[in-house]
Amino acid sequence: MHILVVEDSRALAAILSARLASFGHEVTLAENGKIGVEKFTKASFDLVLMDIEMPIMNGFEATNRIRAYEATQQWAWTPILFLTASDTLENLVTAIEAGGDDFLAKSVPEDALRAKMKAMGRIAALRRQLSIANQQLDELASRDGLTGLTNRRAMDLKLDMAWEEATSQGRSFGVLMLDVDNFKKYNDHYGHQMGDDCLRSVAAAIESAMTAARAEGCVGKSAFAARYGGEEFAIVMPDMAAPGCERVATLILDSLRARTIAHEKNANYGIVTASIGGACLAKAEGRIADMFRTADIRLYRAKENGRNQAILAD
Ligand code: GH3
Ligand code: MG
Ligand code: MG
Ligand code: MG
Repeated sequence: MHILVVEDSRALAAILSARLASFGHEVTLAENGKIGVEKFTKASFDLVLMDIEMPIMNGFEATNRIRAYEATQQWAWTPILFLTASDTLENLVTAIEAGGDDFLAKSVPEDALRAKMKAMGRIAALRRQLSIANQQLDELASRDGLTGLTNRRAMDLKLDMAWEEATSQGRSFGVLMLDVDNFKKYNDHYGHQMGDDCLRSVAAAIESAMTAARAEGCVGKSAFAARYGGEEFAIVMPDMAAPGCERVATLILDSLRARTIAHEKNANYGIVTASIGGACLAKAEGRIADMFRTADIRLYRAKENGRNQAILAD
């Protein structure tokens, strides 16, 4: 474990850290509560051993601050054991009330310390597993099951944040709405299963176009593609002026055409194509819903105009 020992007595800190190191733990020392909190927020610890009486900031105050800091993080709860002069019931109650998890008498025999650290080590290992599992769950919950793109729910969340940032700083913003052409006919002709494969392929075409656009430097890191619903996709591009939007739309349509997925019922083309409607603002303002409405109207015009094209302006 990586253990933070917050203790003002140099002698005790030295003994404790030598013992903990001999059990195989990595120890970081802090000589008062203030330094303890600072070190806590700068690295990742599995356990904190916290003295109570210390100059500048005592252990209770430091614990309060650590808990307040953890409240701003996801799934953060690092066990804190108070170092007390004696192991009395009163000390236990005080320790727990102060946001600690247990206490450890400074005079704890070596074997008892080793055993306690072993138990704490198990908790730390479980916490690490839990944290990884939670990250994986978060990741899964934000992906569309069919295409692997950002799903609608996650898109709405990311979009709100990106729009808030763009409007508050008056930055540029672009959105594209993409809709697969004559997809109902594709399903009717080739079957739903192949329809699903086709949607995966469309998503992959969008992704590879986005990768190419990033390599060209015309979209930023925060741009993302999402499955908007059914056979419709949205591409959200913060910090994106009109020429960049045009370029991304062209790359996407080219990337999809290059796949030459047979679609006999897609009149005039014979392969799977898509139409795009887009909206770009040099200075983001108003409501994001209006941008999507504009993009949607242009998408409809692209369809009317013969499909397999992008319209990004009136
Ligand atoms: P347009 O060119 O005007 O967009 O015509 P369209 O046929 O693509 O549009 P329409 O909205 O009539 O049909 C969309 C079809 O997409 C209907 C629906 O069955 C199909 N679809 C939606 N989601 C899925 C999916 O997840 N898998 C499959 N296979 N089909 C889907
Ligand atoms: Mg002290
Ligand atoms: Mg549609
Ligand atoms: Mg369609």
